[in-house]
Amino acid sequence: MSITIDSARSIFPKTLSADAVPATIARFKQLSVEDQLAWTWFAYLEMGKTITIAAPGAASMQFAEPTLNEIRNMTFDEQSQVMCDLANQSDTRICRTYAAWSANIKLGFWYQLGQWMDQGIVTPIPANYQLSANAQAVLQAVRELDQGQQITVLRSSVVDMGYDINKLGDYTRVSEPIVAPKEISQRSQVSIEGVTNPVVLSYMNNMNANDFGSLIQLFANDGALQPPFQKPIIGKDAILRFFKEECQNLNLLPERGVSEAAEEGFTQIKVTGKVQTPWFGAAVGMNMAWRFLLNPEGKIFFVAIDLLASPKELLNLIR
Ligand code: 45D
Repeated sequence: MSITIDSARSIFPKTLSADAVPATIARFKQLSVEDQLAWTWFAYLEMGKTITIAAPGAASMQFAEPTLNEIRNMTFDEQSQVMCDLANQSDTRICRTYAAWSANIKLGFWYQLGQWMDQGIVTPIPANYQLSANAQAVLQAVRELDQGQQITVLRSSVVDMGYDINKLGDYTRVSEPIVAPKEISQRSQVSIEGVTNPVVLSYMNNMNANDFGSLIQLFANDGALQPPFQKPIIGKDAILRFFKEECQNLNLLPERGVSEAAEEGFTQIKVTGKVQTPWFGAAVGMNMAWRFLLNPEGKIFFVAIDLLASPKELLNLIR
């Protein structure tokens, strides 16, 4: 049997990913849009008690600014309508603009709206808003997740808003400006208990350095990368674009792993550890696994990144 991207997806099948995340998102999507907006507000307030979101830099906010100012100048009723349209994925001009933004621009946009809602500049969710029983149950479900899982649910509620990108036709993707790779002297030199493979170590160090040019060279031409709860992104061009759009200033903190020979001269390597996002810094360490499949030339044929079900999974290196 020959190795394909599809077969590669099931290497290290004993890895337990955080299924509660897609399950919670699915329940959230069943709520009415009013409930969805209020739910997000309450979830965000609760999260804010223990962790603070870092304000995005001006350079990444510039693309959302015209739309934000437009909303700022609307009446409260019009503002509510825009927020409902976004949650509804309606076909409006603002929903189309939003759809073309990268995930971080979407998050920055909502970060600003959240600040303005707090200050009463944008219509707030009434403090006495009564969540439906279902919405309350979903709020309880998210309370029971670990912080890394909570911020993943919150992120996906934002990313899935706006007009459907697949119906947009011709459009220009709008993403943050690219930061320069870190100076060599500033770079991490990770060490991973049980793994000395130089490609895996370079993957971590290049990602941490925002050196996506060197990072992409570690991949096979037909290689693939599978982000948590997503389908694989296939081919170097698509992966490089993903790195530039979604991977700036991540902090990968791999801890341990296992490496072994696979079929057809391939090598499979599983690594577990923490990942920090620039939105929360060291305050939230997400429990993650990387499942690599290297081809006989030592290039990355496949890597899956999983958000783990529990910290216990950090020690699960069973094949
Ligand atoms: O609707 O090795 C209000 C890859 C009200 C790459 C609001 C990776 C109403 C390869 C509250 C204002 C990327 C896969 C909304 C590794 C309303 C690789 C606002 C992994 C919406 C390791 C809400 C990276 C707001 C990972 C402002 C796993 C919500 C990165 C803000 C994970 C939520 C990053 C924020 C995560 C969430 C970031 C800022 C999970 C950020 C989450």
